[in-house]
Amino acid sequence: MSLRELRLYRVALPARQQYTMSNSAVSTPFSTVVELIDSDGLRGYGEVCLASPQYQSAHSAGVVASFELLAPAVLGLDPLQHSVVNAAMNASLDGHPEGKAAIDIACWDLAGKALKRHVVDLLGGAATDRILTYHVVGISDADTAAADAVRLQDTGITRIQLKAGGRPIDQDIDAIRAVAGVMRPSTDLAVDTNRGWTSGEAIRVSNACAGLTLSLEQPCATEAELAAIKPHLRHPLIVDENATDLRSIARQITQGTADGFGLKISRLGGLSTMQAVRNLCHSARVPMSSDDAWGGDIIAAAGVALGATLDPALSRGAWIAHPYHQTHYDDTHGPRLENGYVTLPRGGHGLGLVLEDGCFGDPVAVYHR
Ligand code: 0XW
Ligand code: MG
Repeated sequence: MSLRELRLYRVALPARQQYTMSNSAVSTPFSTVVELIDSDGLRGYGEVCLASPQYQSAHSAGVVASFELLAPAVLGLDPLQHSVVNAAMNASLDGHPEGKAAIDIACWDLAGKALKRHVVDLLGGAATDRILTYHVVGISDADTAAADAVRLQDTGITRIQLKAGGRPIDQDIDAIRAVAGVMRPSTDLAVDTNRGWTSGEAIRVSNACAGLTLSLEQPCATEAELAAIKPHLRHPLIVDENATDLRSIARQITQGTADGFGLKISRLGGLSTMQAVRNLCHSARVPMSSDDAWGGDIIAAAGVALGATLDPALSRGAWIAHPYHQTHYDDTHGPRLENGYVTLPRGGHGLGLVLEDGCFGDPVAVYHR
């Protein structure tokens, strides 16, 4: 089998509720869906969706443009040969992991359909079909954040990520203390500033919240800042935006900077690299999440598939965007929140989704072999 055609679709996934991070508010991200058609007529799907122009160093129009080089590089190749496909993409265009991720995911979906297996099995097999997830409490005043945290825990959520940063630091400290005060036993709180604090602010918050059980996710903007503040923190440090590739992840493990990772498939270039990172985190006993910044059922199914293969003791959860935009591509099998967990889609083979022809409208670009 070989790749014959690549089609691109653009899908709007507007936030249905206020979703604010330190550097941006998510309004209407546009998802890029990749459809790969092989010589046997099988169709594999991949997706990438940037949450906002500020969350990561990529622009959605640039993602679409990257396929001008990536599509010709992969058409004609065997989608089961993930290393060959990734090598061809890297030889055609340096960086740009987002478009590469969408193609890589589509190849894994195709491989599952060709082999009549689920992607989760090809990734090593599920430790569980009920995958832990976490839910975001956006930036808001202390009382509102605490009320959100209570409501979410009442629905079964056990992992909460509280957004912070981008405002006076005392307001962050008040919100952190209020949410920590309503967290229940066997729950977990991460405070994620998406690079929003200075080094001094991060140390100040950690000291002010010293007695509280929580972790600090990406408090500052750079790997150097995180390494510098790590010895002064009273809390575990989770690396997200600075986990840009296998080399940077290995470095932050060996240097002792990272006590865990918030990993995004699109930033790492796809499931092939995520599988390698999972193996590294397993061997180093470093917890990781398996998710992305935004997106629909396809990227959610990819994150949940990899998340299902994690050692449960090392899983920080698989986050999905569906609760925030309420849009499904597959109304029956699309991943959704159920009592604090996400169920692995097992509809069709591959990613486990059943996508109707034409469900994404007309393609915005088509590349032929
Ligand atoms: C919570 N997320 C997975 C979704 C947001 O877009 C950003 C990301 C994070 O952890 O920062
Ligand atoms: Mg994060």
